[in-house]
Amino acid sequence: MKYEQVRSTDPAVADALVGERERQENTLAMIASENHVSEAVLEAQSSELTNKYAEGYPYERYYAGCEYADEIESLAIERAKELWGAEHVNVQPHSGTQANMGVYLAMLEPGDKILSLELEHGGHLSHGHPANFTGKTYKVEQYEIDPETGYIDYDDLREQAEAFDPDIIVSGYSAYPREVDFERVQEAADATDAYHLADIAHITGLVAAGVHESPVGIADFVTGSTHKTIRAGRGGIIMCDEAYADAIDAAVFPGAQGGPLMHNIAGKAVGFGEALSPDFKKYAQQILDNAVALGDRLQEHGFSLVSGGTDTHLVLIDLRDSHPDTSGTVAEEALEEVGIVLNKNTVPGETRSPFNPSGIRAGTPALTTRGFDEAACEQVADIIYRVVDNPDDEDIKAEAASEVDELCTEYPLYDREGSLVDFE
Ligand code: DSN
Repeated sequence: MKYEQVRSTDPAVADALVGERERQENTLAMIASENHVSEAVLEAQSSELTNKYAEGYPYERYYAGCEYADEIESLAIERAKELWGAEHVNVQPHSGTQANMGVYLAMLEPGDKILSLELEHGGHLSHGHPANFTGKTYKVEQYEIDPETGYIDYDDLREQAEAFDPDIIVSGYSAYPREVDFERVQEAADATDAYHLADIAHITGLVAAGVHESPVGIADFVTGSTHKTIRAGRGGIIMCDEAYADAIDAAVFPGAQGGPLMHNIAGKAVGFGEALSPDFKKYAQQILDNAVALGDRLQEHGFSLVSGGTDTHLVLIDLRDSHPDTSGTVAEEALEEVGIVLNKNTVPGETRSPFNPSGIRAGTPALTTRGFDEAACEQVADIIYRVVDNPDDEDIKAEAASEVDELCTEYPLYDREGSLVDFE
């Protein structure tokens, strides 16, 4: 039985850990940034490396006893280089935001200018939001999604860049369902002599598998998180050319962080190793096929999708056309009641507020890990439709909840012994 040690000393925490395990098993994780890592990644991440301080980088540490930390961090770096084809990789950022911080610290001075996508339009807090350190430290201007098409207008982006003259342009998003044209963003960066940071947090796995264009070799810096579509240990990563290696490494440590989270780096190494297998390409393609099937079926039910569909792992539903009186919050809560866990989300041209926005975002990485195919995702779309269409109807929600239960049983997370099922 899992968590027996914790239970013997701390039943309250053990109860919550078991509760979380059961919650993940018995609900459908459709938050686009979430996934289920393998048993091997979980084991590595909970290893004794949590005890180890290893300030510095492999074979150049400030503490003794780092021989295994060196080996593991080197494996994570080498595997990442092979997965994404980068010249230099830093696997120490504690998160995607810390990875972005590393790039800004390395290349910008306070007061320098960032051009990035508006959060409400699918950007990220760490791209310059006023409540984030980026918004407080740098001068930020933001571009928007074309409200008519739902796509980035790269001509507008370039015009805006020429007028603003940024020091860095950020591409890569957290709620943009379409393939990013990194070359076009790079053209804007070249035209204004700005750096280009491509934050591929959401699509690291899709890029590694070659089912989404890669910014490596185009953008100056590529950052990401390592626990989303790539399904490795939790944290962040920075990739760049060798020319920037020293500046980036110094910005991460000692610039922004102290000791690296070596247990998470072990989880990164194991997850990257898994992603190098040919099966991972099939998994990544299935994520996309599932998202398209989910989106198509939602549209058949009358939902409006931002941009009219998806090329990635997520769909962004704008409820205003089909359900003008139902906010994203109401939809999120009704869906959670039946076991579908996704998030309310702002949509381009938002007319409500970030706390009670007009959209919901749904992703397929975690469902695909459980083995969902297109037909199962269409069934999920049918359930979403019935619940969002009738958020207060207890009979419909009860029926939906039992359908979700059946799906969870048909696509289990754990085998009879309680181990996670093998992922392809
Ligand atoms: N919170 C993540 C997301 O859901 O997109 C990004 O950091």
